[in-house]
Amino acid sequence: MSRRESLLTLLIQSIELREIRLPLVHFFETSFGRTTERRIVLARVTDANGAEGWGECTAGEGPFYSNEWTETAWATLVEFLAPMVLRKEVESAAHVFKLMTSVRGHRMGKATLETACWDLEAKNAGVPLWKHLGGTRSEIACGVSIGIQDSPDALIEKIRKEVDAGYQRIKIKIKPGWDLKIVERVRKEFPDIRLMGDANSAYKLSDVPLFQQLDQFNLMMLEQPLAHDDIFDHAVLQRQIQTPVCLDESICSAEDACHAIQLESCRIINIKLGRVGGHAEAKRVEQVARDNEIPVWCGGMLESGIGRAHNIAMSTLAGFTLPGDVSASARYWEEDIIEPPVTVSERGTIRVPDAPGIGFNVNLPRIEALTIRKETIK
Ligand code: OSB
Ligand code: MG
Repeated sequence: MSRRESLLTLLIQSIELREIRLPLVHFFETSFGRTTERRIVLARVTDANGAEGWGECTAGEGPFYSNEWTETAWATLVEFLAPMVLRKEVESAAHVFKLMTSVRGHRMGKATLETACWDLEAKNAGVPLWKHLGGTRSEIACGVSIGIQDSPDALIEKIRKEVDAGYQRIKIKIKPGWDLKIVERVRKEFPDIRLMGDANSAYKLSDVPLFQQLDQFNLMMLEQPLAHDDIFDHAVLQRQIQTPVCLDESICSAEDACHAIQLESCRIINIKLGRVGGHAEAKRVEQVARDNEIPVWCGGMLESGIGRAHNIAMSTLAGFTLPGDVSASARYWEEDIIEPPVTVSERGTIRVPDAPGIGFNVNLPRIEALTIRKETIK
């Protein structure tokens, strides 16, 4: 195929999948458990001209945040998703998600390939991914997500470090037994910071009195307090508390966002590329939210540099008006798989790169060294 044709359509000739293992600098604990080492699936898609794009799967090491995890993502990608994308000519990367509609769910698996296609397409067009997506800002605002620690003192110390580094918002994980007292303590130490809590679905509607007590601590928002697949009970809760509810797990599509907004289940939405199935669906969620004046922000899934670069690009869309969970590579990794690593200014911002595609160089020798399995679908 000629160069000109390849710019008009998207046609993937080869898909390389890898699993890499990457130990975290510090364990990350949520209401569903502790992670010390990531098992990350990466995709490299190539077209007939040898142009390539990279995507990262955000599935975790077990089916806890989502029903997807590393092994199901791998198997579903190899057996079903990669063959659906391979050698299927589509108008553009925006149409790749639709190639996989016959597979139900598995949005993280789908996003792995879909985001890689966007990177490739932007590189072929010679433009940075953020511009290709329709982004409107060249700098993004950053917050951090701080996991459950071994002691309240350890948490305070971690928060102090991140506040001193300049991060614009602190999110702490909460769960029953690590909630009211912890938030009270944090507020005492840091009366003025932008603070929020993420429960990862650890509570029930019968906990409304607890959330009413949390109201006094002026949290920016309370993320996913109730069931991962609920939007009804969240609406009942939101009516009884002042703190804005932010949905994470419950929003897997633009339709979900539309329903949650109509039900008034939340006042803020966290968008994650993997959870919704890639850039095209993330753009749809952002559009629905923006049309309804619901602010959104970019969530994180302990991504390596490739997923992080995609998150940075997505965060430039107009509706991303709140600081996201997109922070510096060094908070997670001894050495990232991209160059340069993601760094954050002392004002808590990331400068969006202007090189074509994701805008960071993929460190192939490092990826090679970390790879524990590899499969090429041709
Ligand atoms: O709920 O936002 C979440 C990490 C893994 C799974 C779920 C979540 C998170 C985070 C970490 O909060 C965000 C990050 O720093 O990448
Ligand atoms: Mg969350």
